[in-house]
Amino acid sequence: MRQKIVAGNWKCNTTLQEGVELAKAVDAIVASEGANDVVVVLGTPFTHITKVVETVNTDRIGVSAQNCAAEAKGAYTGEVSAEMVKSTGAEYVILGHSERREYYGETSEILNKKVALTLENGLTPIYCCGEALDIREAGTHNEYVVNQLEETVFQLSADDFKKIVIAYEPIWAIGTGVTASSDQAQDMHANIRAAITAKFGEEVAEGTSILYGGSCKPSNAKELFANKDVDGGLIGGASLKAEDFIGIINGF
Ligand code: 3PY
Repeated sequence: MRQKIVAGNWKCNTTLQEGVELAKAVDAIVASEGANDVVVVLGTPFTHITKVVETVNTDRIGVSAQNCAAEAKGAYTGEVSAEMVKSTGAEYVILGHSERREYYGETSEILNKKVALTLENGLTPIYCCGEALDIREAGTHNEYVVNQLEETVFQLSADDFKKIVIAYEPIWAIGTGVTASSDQAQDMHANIRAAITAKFGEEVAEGTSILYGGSCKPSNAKELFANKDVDGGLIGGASLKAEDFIGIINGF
């Protein structure tokens, strides 16, 4: 049975104090209202992880980093390794977000190293894929996204692939206020699931959670999550307000 997951991606937002308050607010609402069988994850800046892990009840809320180093340890000033992330009590790492690919030059080769280190340290990668607007307009988005997976997470063994979560984030819907329509999201998620079936078989494909990301908000979450291949969301801006984030969780 695949999991329903709603993961916040706070990006480079919130001070430590603001982040702790936000985590506290989300935790309090989840404690009182429940989360409809949804696995709730908070993707915080590195500096906040330890405090957020201490703040929330980690039986009901998972904590995620938004990146990790491509090397295990050593002379890499400013880097944070997967092992360090693990030692904080975090359980997830968001990898391959389009902002990291675009602004920090993350290639498939770099991402393969990060995915491997994340898995070696017992963390769950939330692996992002997605196409830019010109690719969508050219009509080659399905092949493009499958190729992103083939160059990276499709290189894993089936046993390792089973441990990851996929997030489809069309770049044209990130931070633009434009959301993929429910049909566009379902079509791409079905395309990804078909590619997983072809590569690893139906059982693995049926067990893989595929999240939608890109301007997902309380007003469109229900329609997006109603699709049979959309298993939740990776939420940017709307994860920075507890009520909006909970509103999205309630989309299930
Ligand atoms: C967004 O919703 O804008 C995101 O980038 C989520 O990762």
